[in-house]
Amino acid sequence: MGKLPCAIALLAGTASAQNFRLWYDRPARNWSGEALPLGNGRLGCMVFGGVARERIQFNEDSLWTGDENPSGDYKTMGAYQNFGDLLIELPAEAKPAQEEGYQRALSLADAEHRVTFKREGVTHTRAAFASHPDQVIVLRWAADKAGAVSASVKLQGAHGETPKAEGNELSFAGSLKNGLEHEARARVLAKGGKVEAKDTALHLSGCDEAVVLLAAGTSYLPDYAKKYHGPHPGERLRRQLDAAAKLGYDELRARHVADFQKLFGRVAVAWGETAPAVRALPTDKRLAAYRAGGADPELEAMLFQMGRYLLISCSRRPGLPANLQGLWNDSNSPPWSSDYHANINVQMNYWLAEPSNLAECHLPFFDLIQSQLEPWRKATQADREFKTASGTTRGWALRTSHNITGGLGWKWDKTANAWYCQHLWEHYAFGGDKEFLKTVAYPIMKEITEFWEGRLKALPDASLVVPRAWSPEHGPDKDGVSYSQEIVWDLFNNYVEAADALGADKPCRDKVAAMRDKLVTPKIGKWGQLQEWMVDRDDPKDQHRHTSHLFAVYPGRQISMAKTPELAKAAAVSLAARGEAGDSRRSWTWPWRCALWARLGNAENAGRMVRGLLTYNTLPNLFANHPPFQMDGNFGITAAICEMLLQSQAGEMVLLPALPKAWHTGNVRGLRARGGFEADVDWQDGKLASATLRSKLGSPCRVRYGDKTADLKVPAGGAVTVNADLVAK
Ligand code: FUC
Repeated sequence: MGKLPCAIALLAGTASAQNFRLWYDRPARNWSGEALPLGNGRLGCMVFGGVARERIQFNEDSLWTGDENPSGDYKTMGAYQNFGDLLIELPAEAKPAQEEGYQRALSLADAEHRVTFKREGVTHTRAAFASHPDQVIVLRWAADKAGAVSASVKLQGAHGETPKAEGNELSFAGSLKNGLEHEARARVLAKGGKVEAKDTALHLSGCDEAVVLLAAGTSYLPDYAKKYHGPHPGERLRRQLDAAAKLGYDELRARHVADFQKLFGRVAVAWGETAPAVRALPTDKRLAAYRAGGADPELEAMLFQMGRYLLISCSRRPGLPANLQGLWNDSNSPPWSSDYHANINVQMNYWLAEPSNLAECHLPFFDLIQSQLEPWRKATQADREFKTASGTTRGWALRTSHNITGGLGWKWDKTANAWYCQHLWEHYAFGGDKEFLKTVAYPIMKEITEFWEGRLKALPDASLVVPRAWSPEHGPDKDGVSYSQEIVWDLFNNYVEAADALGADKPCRDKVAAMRDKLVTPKIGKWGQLQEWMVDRDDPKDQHRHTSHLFAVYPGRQISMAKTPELAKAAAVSLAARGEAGDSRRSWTWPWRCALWARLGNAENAGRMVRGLLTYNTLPNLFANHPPFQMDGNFGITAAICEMLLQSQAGEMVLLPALPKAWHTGNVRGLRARGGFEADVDWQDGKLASATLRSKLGSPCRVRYGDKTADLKVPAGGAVTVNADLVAK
């Protein structure tokens, strides 16, 4: 009870009151676990925070090797590339001095990295951010004494490019074997002192302050007709630097912070207070204390917000979607090519976009899908595997991996096309954008519905089955893999709802509805489990990390406690058998299991998954660690926590469906629910205190809390606040 006023004070009703900060008392010693990420959706960097030598490793999301890759061989698909480093080095004679009061911090709400230290009596501050409105990375080095900023600044490419220094600019340019051209250009704006270009560096001496603007880009164009090649980026970068220089640091920063907060500030969460002594620890030590079993609800809330921070930083227009590493990559042959993995990973990257109120961050994923349709169709047509009985092939399929230039790699993951369609549908289901549904989502959903229509096989009892399907766990299976049946059911079900929403294609809609109803349904096996195959031969000892056959529970909606309680019970048996995190305890396994337990109403197990991810698979910079570092775990846990607090997949908003005991008192602001709703929920001692529901569309508003339900009237643009009995206040 005593805790409530503090929890409320912490939130003060506004998200901006929750200024989560990751901070450390020493520079980063390695890239993936300690450096800190900044990004504007397209251009990003990892900041080390060194004093004598600051390294800012940067990326631009379209720097990829590889091409259309007709062979489908993963080895030739290409990989996402490192772009280069911006290096700031103190003059050699300055190096031995010791600094005091060192701190580096990443503010999640401002998306700003800040290094402060004192050296020879002078306090230095280096602040950095990646601006979305102005498309440059900005670094400002200031000191509290005039003339105290002296250093050399260098720009270094990751592909052997020749660096240049001229006037107050540094640059390098090059091209990759696939013809992609790239360039990076930095401009230094100094106050006082002087800036000299010598060899490949800019030398700053006796400056009062220096601002470095960094622009980088490639000739990539998301257009197959132009072979994905557009103009050389050089001119664009110059324009970006000119415009940014004209604005000046203060204006750039104000524009950046306003832009970032517009997205980040929509959601706030709190489910308890951390002891002040723990809160005061640097983030790495705080994580270590948590790992040792300590309580730190604010660290858990920070992990939740980290997922949102990262998605805003790596997935915004104009730009490509989040890949396996978001957009942060320091290697030219990164793990799994830092690619788009279609058997769970890219989907998990986007599970949070709609519920955690970042719908516009979902759009780059759809843009990429649209820009790849033609080569994906071509690759699908070219494979005999996809010929139907009539000899034709409709639609497209995906292999497990893909790049950004039409290239696919690894085995066909046949139902991944339908899983991608789920994202198109969810964007509409949450936000109600009919134009998007009509022009973007529906045509693609229809095409993939036709693809599956041509491939289903009728069984002797007239039911339909997705044949020779393939599961991430165990590969191909002639009898039918439950995962594939469930994904195609989801596609057909979403297609029917999409056609209804648009009032379109009635005959086709009815045909698909009939197919959906004839699809083989999930089955319960001999040990009470939800069968992984159509034939009952699941191994109860199989603790595979994937939980593919539970797709129907989450992210699908074919199985639920309310509508199919027996199947839901069987799903819980399967999930428990798969083990806490699966055989290999990979970072992304915790979030999927967390969301599944939340949908199955098991709050304590869901809470354990949050704890598991932070304990076993989180690096000091809060990056999820597969290992190696892989970003789906970060995105996934945010989505899964949304499922613990608010669900809406079954035509009603369920408040606090899986609240663990440890989160006894708290509140959440701004989570989204399907049907165009936003919810603020307060709870105390494990019980709902009040909920405010805002409606964007005025759609029917059915709310559930435990066994109670209420049908509320909320007009478009209106809001209603209810108490624990769901009675309007
Ligand atoms: C899937 C997972 C692996 C890994 C890889 C990138 O295939 O099974 O664990 O995350 O993608």
